[in-house]
Amino acid sequence: MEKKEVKLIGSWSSPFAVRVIWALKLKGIEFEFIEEKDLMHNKSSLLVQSNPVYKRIPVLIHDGKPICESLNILEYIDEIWPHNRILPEDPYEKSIVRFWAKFTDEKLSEVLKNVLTSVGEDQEKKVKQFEDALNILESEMKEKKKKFFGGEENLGYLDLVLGAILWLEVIEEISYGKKIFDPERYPSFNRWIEEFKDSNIIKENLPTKDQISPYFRNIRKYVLASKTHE
Ligand SMILES: N[C@@H](CCC(=O)N[C@@H](CS)C(=O)NCC(=O)O)C(=O)O
Repeated sequence: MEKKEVKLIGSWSSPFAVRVIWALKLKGIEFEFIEEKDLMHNKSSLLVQSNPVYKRIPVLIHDGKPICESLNILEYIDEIWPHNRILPEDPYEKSIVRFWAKFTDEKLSEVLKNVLTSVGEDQEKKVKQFEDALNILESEMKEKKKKFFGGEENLGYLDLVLGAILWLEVIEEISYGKKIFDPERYPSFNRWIEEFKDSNIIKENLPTKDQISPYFRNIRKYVLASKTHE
């Protein structure tokens, strides 16, 4: 296939953007990373033009054409560069990982944002919702036959999506002040986290706390301030 230009608008603070970086790295695709510097107050015109509906990162730009929404981008990447497959080829297996990826984003990644931007009783409710999702995912982790959802050695689509859990530590620290994820309560999930963090592509492309914290601190400050003015 003729080589086409690949660009990614993203930020190291975003689990949705970093999962796309991981997928491109797993496939060995060269790309230009365009850091979105001020998502809160000053979105770039490239982002707004490329994702006019949601104006959110990540956006993959392939040969000038924008592709939005991280799960959609992961599927696109797997179709365009079919080596080192991240999605199963079997339609049933594929539907199962898509199901769990949607569950993860709706019940884990989005709820994590709600924990970040709430306080008191309201926050406790969000934490409880998050724990409910963790319990369900713990059962899935227990049932999994291989080390990763992609296979014994390979990371797959669902592994990359579940990687959002790595952002929890910063969120616990910034907004909750205590641990939500107790490794003893979720032993299978915890084993997966350790192995996932230890796999080469993830280890080499993991944002530091300093890359994540300022953005999340800002979101918390901004959302809490706007709630007190409601
Ligand atoms: N469902 C989206 C979520 C992306 C998302 O929430 N991106 C955040 C950064 S973590 C963003 O761009 N926020 C800016 C905004 O919502 O205005 C995806 O999977 O791509």
